[in-house]
Parts: sequence; C-alpha cells; structure tokens
Amino acid sequence: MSKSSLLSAPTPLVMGVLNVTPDSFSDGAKYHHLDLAAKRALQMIEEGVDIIDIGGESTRPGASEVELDEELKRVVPLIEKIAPLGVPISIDTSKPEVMRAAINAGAHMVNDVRALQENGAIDAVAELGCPVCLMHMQGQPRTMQNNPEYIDVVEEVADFLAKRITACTAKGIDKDLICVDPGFGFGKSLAHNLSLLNNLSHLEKLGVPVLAGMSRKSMLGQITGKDVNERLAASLAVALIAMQNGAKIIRVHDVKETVDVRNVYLAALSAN
Ligand code: 7PJ
Repeated sequence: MSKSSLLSAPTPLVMGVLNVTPDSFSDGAKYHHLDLAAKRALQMIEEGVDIIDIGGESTRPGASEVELDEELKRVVPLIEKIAPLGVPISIDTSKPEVMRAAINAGAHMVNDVRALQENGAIDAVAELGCPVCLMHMQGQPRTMQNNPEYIDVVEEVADFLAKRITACTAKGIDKDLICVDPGFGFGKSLAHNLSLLNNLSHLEKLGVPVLAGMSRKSMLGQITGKDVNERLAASLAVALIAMQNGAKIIRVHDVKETVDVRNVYLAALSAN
C-alpha cells in the first residue's frame, strides 16, 4: 500500500499495537525479543490487521522518557524485519530522528502522541511526505493523570487538534495525510474520556479521519473493576461505540476480536 493511500483505505481500519519490550539484557535476549515481536506481527497479519503500530517509548501514565539511541535500537530493527511482510506500519514516536529512521526502515505512517509539537517534528513529516496521526494530550505522561482539568473537554480537544492541523498544513503537510485522535487516557479523567467517546462525532468537523485508542486502558478498569488482562469485552464495547461515532481507525491490542467487531458493524451498516 502506498503511503498516501493508507488513510483512504476502506474503514474502519484496525491498528494493532506492537510493543517493543525494554531490553537491558544480552544480545541473545535482544534477538529473542525481536523474534517474539516479529512473530506477533505475523499473527496480527493473519488476524486481519490493517496497520501495525510500533512504539519504543512508553507513554503510559507515570512512564519516564526514553533516550533517542535507546528508542532507535528498539524500533528500527523490528521495522526492518516486519516491513517486508507488506503490512502498513506506523511508528509511535515524538522524536523527529526516530520518525526519519523508522520511515527509512520501511514504516508508512507517524503516530505522535505529542501532535508534532517537538522541535523539528513537523518539518520531518513534511519532508517524509507520510501520513500522520496528531493526538491530544494534556501535560506529559509522567504526571498527566494527576489532576486533569477542562472547562469543556470536547471543545478544548477539538480546538487543539484544529490548531495542530493548521500548523501542519502551514508547513506543507497535505491535509489528506492527517488524522486526529482525542488521546483517551492522556491527561483525562474517566468523565473526560466518556465525554470524548460519547461526542467523538464532534471531531468529524475537523475534516480528517479520527483515530480512537482505548484498548485495555485504565478507564475500562475504572468502569468494570477488571485488571488490565481482563478488559477484552470492555475494549470491544468501546471499539464498537467509537466506530458508531465515526472513528475511522481503532488502535487495539486484541486484533482478531476487533476485526470481528468491525466486520459485524460493517455488515449491519450495509443492510437495508
Ligand atoms: C495511544 C497511542 C492512543 C494514539 C498509546 C496505551 C498507551 N497513540 N499510543 N492513541 N496510546 N494515537 O496503549 O495504553 O490512544 S500508548
């Protein structure tokens, strides 16, 4: 698939999360982790994934930042290994150097939880000419869940994303290559997340596809009382709500099950 056609493929697309395990062991262990990740990529392809999202920086609440070299070491060899399989790959990063290295290694799209606000990030994507996801976050991962505050979360998120779209197009990024994401769990309380989910269609006025990522997140733990590994049903429920509210890309851990949900959604949609 060409880089520019990624966001115009039939939707909703299922984006599968491929985590790169932090690795301070021997070369043998590194190879092992790379191999395991590549195996999971193959499995996701068999399960019908549309995009594989590879990230080497943990942006979970409380996570600290990762050095450039470490991030490159985590993601570049994996992208080189998976790219020949032909599946579109997105790189979950905020660093322009990682964006360039990842796209050069065979990734197709940039997924930035900081919406290209780091120095040089807009220029990197403009030069690379690749699709990009701009996500909203209040604060920084280490502290963002301490006390998130909004007057009107939906309006504020939409305003921020509109400004980032303008900043990107002003620097030469084609609007057709942009998608946006309200950033569930990124500096948001449960009530904020639910408002965004319920009003997700409000973001359609931005004129670009909307991506939603709620898979296994703590908002689902707060609702169900379930541990992270027991949030499959809750993850599928919010994936379907997001699709019904207009999301065009759903970012998930559980690809096989979400593909079924998507196919049921599309089948119902196409009925008389
Ligand atoms: C998201 C992401 C998300 C986008 C992560 C996790 C945390 N990128 N990267 N949207 N979340 N675009 O998966 O729990 O929601 S990392």
